[in-house]
Amino acid sequence: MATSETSENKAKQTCNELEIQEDFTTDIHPLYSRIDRVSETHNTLTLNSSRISSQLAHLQSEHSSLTESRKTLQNKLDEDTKKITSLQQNLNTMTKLKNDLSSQNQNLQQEKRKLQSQISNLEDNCGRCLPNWVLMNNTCYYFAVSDAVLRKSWAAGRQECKKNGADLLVINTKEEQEFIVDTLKTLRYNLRFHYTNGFWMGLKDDHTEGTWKWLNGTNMTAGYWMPGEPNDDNAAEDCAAVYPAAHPLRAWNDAPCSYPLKWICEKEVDITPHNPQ
Ligand code: MAN
Ligand code: CA
Repeated sequence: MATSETSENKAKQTCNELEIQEDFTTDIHPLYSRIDRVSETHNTLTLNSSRISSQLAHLQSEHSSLTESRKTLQNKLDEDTKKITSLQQNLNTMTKLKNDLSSQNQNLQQEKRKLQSQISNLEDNCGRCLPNWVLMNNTCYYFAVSDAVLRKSWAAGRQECKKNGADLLVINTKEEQEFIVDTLKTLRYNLRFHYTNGFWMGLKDDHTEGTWKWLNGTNMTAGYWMPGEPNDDNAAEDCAAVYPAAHPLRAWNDAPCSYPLKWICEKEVDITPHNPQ
């Protein structure tokens, strides 16, 4: 029993010793462990710091290279903007030049047309008649054939002739009658007969019905009426018109003086052409 007690005590003692030992270790071990952890953390931080430093260096280098690129691009942009402005100015100048040339061209075209008409007038009648007038036996004639010329009453047509120092047509001979109708046809006024396609002449019977008088006061002797004319339709036709009729000697009709028709003017040549000897 005593042995067993002794060994029990020994065991207790060992146990206490162990406890003491254990107490010792529990005091020292955490310190080491913390030192380890701190060191480990320090390592990690050092590693991170060097990584961050290298990243920072990389980013700084990228940043400066991008700044450089930006500068270059900005310069390029400035240059291009300058070029665009200068090109825009050139374009404006060119556009203005083009418009000027085009308007000059129009003026020249108009001048050319005028000169051409003067040339053809000189070739046709040595300048003795106005442009677009036709010369025949020392007389200039105007045929209002153009579509741009509106039909007018006998009196208004006569006014147009007077504006050019002329008067309505007076036909004195058979040849003149043929010339007038042939010219009307040549001027492509060869329309089918309709009283609206007539041309006023200086011939009326408004003073005495049935007595036709020319503007120069002479009585009409030879008349070149269409068959059935003059008929004084509705007792209202006192003015005579000539038509581009198939038969040149059957080409007149009497119509109301107020009706709108075309007209023919006539004017003696008043300029003696200069004949160099
Ligand atoms: C017909 C005929 C002509 C007359 C015209 C205009 O064409 O009767 O004689 O002049 O109409 O009224
Ligand atoms: Ca008639």
